[in-house]
Amino acid sequence: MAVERMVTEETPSRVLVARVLAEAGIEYVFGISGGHTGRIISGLSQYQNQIKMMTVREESLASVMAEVYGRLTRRPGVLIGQGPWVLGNGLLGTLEAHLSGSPMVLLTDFSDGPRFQLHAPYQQATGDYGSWDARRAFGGITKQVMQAQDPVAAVQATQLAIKHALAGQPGPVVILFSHDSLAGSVAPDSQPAVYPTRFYLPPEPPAPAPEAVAAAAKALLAAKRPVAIAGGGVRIAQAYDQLRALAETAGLPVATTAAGKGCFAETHKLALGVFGTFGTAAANACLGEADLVLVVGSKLGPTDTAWENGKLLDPTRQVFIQIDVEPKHASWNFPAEHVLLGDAGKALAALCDAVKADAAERRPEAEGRVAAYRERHGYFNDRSYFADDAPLLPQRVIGELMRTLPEDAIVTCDAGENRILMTHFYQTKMAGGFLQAAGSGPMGFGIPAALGAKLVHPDRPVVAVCGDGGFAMTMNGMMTAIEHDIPIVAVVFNNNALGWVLHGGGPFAAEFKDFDHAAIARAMGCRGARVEQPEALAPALKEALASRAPTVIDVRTSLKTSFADITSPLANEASPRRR
Ligand SMILES: Cc1ncc(C[n+]2csc(CCOP(=O)(O)OP(=O)(O)O)c2C)c(N)n1
Ligand SMILES: [Mg+2]
Repeated sequence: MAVERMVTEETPSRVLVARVLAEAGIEYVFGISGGHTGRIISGLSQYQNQIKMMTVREESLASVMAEVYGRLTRRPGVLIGQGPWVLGNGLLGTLEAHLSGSPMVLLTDFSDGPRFQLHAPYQQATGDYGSWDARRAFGGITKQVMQAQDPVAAVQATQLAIKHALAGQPGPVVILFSHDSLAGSVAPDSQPAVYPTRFYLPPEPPAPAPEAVAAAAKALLAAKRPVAIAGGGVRIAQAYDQLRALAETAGLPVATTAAGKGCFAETHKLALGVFGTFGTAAANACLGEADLVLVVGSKLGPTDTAWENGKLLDPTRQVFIQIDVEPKHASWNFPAEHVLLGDAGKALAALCDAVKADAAERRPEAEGRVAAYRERHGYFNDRSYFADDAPLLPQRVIGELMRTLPEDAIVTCDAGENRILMTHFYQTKMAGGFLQAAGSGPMGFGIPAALGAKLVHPDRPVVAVCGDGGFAMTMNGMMTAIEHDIPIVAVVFNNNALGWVLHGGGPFAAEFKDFDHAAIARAMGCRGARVEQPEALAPALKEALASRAPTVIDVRTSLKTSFADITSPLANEASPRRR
């Protein structure tokens, strides 16, 4: 049957933009109305049974909620708002999506004054004299900038932005709508015509070439000490099960990057935890002695790989197999002898099929290898998890989180020393339970990330772990939690300081006054508890989870542990800053 047209009666473009989102299966739009985007929001009001408009208190929160929605669902997270504020405030999530490959669509505007474009109306972003230039500004932080100058283009741009956000390496795509594009309508006989959105949704990424899979499987079976590295791409592809199946079948110890933490349960007998700069000693030792490295969905950035220290990763003595959806990412920082291009889930499943007949004894051997490294170097068994200092040692807070949170809990991280310590010390129990902004590391990420994750997984407990600095940046997210009934728990490492800065360069310009964040939360209508003694934390966490109400637990923490304490000597040795 021939393709039908999208429009059967003259329809306002603002309604059609909303219809495109509904046709693409998008469930949420995050943001704040402004400029011409109010018209799209009025269009969305007609689709309330399919799409929920999540109004937030500041665009940065919406951007992070959209980014996290994108990274967890394989559908673009949608951020809406006025050009200047989506650019500036919305940078938090947009930049993370750009650097980490999460699909996102930004619906924003030129804030133009039609017919007055050359006279520089207030806020205008067309790039004309006296205006600011949205195309150039967004160009540096997105995968693609689209502009819509008329109603037909408004519809087409929305369809194509969804497609471009998902095609190949996912990322953020921005649409700049002009006034006229949203103020008019599209007729059934429009020229160019518009067609239903299903034709613009990209097909699933392909499976890798069978010959490449066969050659990689042969190399894998020939290896004596292979190790897998899982990056954030495993999460974007939602390939947790396929990763576990291959690891168990082929006998692969699994280390992750910081972005990949949470893609493989660190309680699994084949898990090594995070490797590299802030990784576990067990992961670094095992990886350093590997004869083959299977890299899945990772760019292997130097900040992850202890600055490419050859004692950890070295293609002159290790065979690299690299799985990536983006050809530019394979053989980027390290040359790979085997490249499997395509969807991570399909590639892992194909490799699994190819090795399974000949892999009989490999799993017990690999588990034994992991156990030996854990025995020699320790593995999530530091005595500091039980330290009874008051204020609390950060490791004690992390220990209580590990002991108290249920297996299916999702933890989101903020920035700062607390994130680095969580990366190193927190042991994940189930794939899909840990999220951090490893691409850009913005303060203020934890709370909106938790809000986004809770919308995707309403049945799982979601806990944001923040520093006092990061919490203050997006604490208005707790107002959103109340307004939209999103029961997240925020745990604040309250050390009255920018701990990361203080341990890097001393206390000057790094100290804060003491605030009672629990009291601030109570004033917003949340539950709030202040914890000063270590034994009070577990009961406070349990009550928070049982209450199913937005809660802030403000924990007084010490500055006794520094990121330097857990930085791998391999990273210090190879760091360009030391040379
Ligand atoms: C938005 C933003 N501003 C500044 C930074 C630089 N920065 C990284 S960590 C950090 C300190 C964070 O302090 P806090 O949130 O209290 O966490 P702590 O290090 O004390 O655990 C700063 C200023 C950043 N990553 N993001
Ligand atoms: Mg702090």
